[in-house]
Amino acid sequence: MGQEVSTYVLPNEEIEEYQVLTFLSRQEIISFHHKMFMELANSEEPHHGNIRLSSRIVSSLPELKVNPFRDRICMVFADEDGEFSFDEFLEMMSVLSDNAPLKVKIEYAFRIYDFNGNNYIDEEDLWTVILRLINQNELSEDEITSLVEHILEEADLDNDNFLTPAEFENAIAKAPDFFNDNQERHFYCH
Ligand SMILES: [Ca+2]
Ligand SMILES: [Ca+2]
Repeated sequence: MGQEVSTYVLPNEEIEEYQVLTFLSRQEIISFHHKMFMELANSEEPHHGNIRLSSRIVSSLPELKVNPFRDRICMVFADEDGEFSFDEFLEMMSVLSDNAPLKVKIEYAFRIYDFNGNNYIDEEDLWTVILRLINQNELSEDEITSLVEHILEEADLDNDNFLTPAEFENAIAKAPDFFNDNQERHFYCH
């Protein structure tokens, strides 16, 4: 038995604030609040203020469930304890939405792909990203090595083997097959 949608409280001034802070419409904000965050929380509290969702619960959403980067997405958007307040949850939904500008999506993709956390996309990160995007045995080790080399050749403008955010942004424009097709499919939930 589902709770009545009307039992959840999202005051108008908060909705208006979220409209300023996110790329989401009024309807999307209300819907993400009532039908996702509050439903998942399954709490007696009508207001989201004290509610936190675990990364485990958030990654069970259909929007994230099949995404090979869902753990990284949660890591980037959740607080340091791996939990989501409604603000953090909504920020994630906003960046994942079609309305978020590409530049913003790329900024977050950079953080999601920076597995080793050194603020660069490097060879190690590219290997990890590729291994998550392909099916097992789809590419041989040699093929992955040459794909990584190819991406760096195209994108690493100062040849230091590390992609800065600017070089990474450039790479997405230059290598649409890898970054756009796969990324659209997996990261942006299409
Ligand atoms: Ca890195
Ligand atoms: Ca570089």
